Amino acid sequence: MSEHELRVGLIGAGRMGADHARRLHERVSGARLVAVGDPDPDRAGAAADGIPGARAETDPMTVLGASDVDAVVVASPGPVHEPLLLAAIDRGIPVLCEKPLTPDAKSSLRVVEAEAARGRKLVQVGFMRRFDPEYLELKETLDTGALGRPLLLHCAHRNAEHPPGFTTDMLISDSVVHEFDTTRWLLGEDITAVSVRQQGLEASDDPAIPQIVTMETASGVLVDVEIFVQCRFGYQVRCEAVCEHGTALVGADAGMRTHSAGRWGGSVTPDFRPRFRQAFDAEFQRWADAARRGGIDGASAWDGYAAAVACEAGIDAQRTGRRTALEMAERPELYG
Ligand code: ISE
Repeated sequence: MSEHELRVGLIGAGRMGADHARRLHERVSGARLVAVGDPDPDRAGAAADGIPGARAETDPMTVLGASDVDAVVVASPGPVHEPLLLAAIDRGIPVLCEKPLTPDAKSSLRVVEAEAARGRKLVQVGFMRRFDPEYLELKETLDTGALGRPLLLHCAHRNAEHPPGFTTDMLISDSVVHEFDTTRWLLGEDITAVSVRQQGLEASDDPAIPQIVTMETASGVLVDVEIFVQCRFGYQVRCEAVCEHGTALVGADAGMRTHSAGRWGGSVTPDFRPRFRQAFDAEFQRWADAARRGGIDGASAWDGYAAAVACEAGIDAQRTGRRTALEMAERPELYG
C-alpha cells in the first residue's frame, strides 16, 4: 500500500465505534472513513451521519470485502471478532481491533496462527494505554534504568459505575485485561501466574465488590491491581512502579487545581473516553500511518493472545481462589 489516503471501514457502531467514527473524521490525518457496518441500521446510520462519503451497511462482511476499503477498525463485541479478523488477514488488509482480540485464548491463537501463516503483522489490538503520555513517560523511565530494576507495580483501576450486565468475570476480561497488557509492555516480560482475592467475608458474584488481582512475572516482579468498577466518584487508573532506587507514579490526577471559597481541588474524568482521549487519538494516528504502509504500530495479535491467556488464568483464579499459572503456546517467529 502506498502513501495515499487510507480508506477506512468501521465495524461496530456502539459506544466505542461511534466515538472512533468521529475521531477518524475529525482528528486523524491521512485517513478517511468510507463505510460503517453494524447489524443495527440506526446505529450504523448515526455513526456515518454528517461524515461526507461515509455510507452505512448492515453486514460487517460487506465492509470488509469492499474494494474501496483499505483497512478496518473493529469495534464490535469480542465474540464476533474472530471471523472478521480471519477475513481481514485473508484479504491482507490492516486492522485495528478493539480489545479483546477474541474472548478466549484458543480463538486468539487461531488468529495468531493465521497471521503467522500469512507472514505479515496486520492485526493491531486497541490497547490504548500504550499511547497515553503518562504511561509512555513511565515506560521510558523504566527503560532507561534510572530508577534501577522494577520490583513491584501497584495499580488501581476504578470506574464510576459498571454498565448493565457486567459480571465478575468481566472485572478480569474487560477491565484488568488492560493491566495485563500494560504490565507486559512496561516490563517487557511475560506474566507467569495470577491470583485473585475479593473484598468481604462471603464470596459474592456482585461485580460492584472490589477485587485484588496479583500477578507474577517471569523475572519475579509482583504486580497488584485493585479493580473497583462501582467506585462512584469517577474514573481513575493509576500505576506506581517501585524500583531499586525510587518509585514512579502515573494517573495521580495531576491536572489543574483550583483554590476558591476556602477549598482547593480539581476534577476527576467521568469515564475512560475523556481520560484516554489523547491516547486514543495518538493510537489511531499511528495506526493509520502504519496501515498506509501496510502494517501496524502497537500491540500485536500475539500481545492480544497473551492478554487472553492471562484473562483465562485470572478468571480461573477468581473461581477457584487458587494461584493459577499461565500456559502460553510457542511464540511464532513473526512476533520475534
Ligand atoms: C472498558 O471496557 C474499558 O476498556 C475501560 O478502559 C475500562 O476502564 C473499563 O473497566 C472496561 O469496562
